[in-house]
Amino acid sequence: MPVRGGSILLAAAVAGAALGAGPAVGAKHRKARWVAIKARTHGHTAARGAGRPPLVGTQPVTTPATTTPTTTDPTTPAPICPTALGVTEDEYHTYVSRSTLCPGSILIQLRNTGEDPHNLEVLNLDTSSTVATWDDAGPGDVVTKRVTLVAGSYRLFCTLPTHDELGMHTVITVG
Ligand SMILES: [Cu+2]
Repeated sequence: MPVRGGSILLAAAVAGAALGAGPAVGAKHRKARWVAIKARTHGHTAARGAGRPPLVGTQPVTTPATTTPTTTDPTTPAPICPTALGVTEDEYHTYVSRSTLCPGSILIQLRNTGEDPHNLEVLNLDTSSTVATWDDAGPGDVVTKRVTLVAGSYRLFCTLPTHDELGMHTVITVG
């Protein structure tokens, strides 16, 4: 079998080279020499090399332990989710402190900065249902209510006659 014979010859040659470079040889003769040894030696050549340092490449390969990082990405900002809304009314405008909110319990504060009474209604445009109403608030009044808003679009407006048509309305988005 050519493969097996080649392996034996190679092993014998390597062992012979190691012996040739051993301490028995003088310093000027340390250059590795390849010694041709016949296949008849079989396993004996390897035994003669026992006790010597292992050949290069025979050290066990160790892989470094891998760990999964547990830190969060510092560049990922926390989601902005406001839960309060300011509504300011005057003649004849309706201003909101923000036009988008997250669904949930929202604190809505109506402030009348005008000279006439105004009120407020919050209408869910997706369901055409009224979510909350504020009674007429006098000039300078501040009235706060907590309202639960689901995702959707909402129209905020004053229900006093002609006030909506005159401009007292706005739309916010929840979601
Ligand atoms: Cu009004």
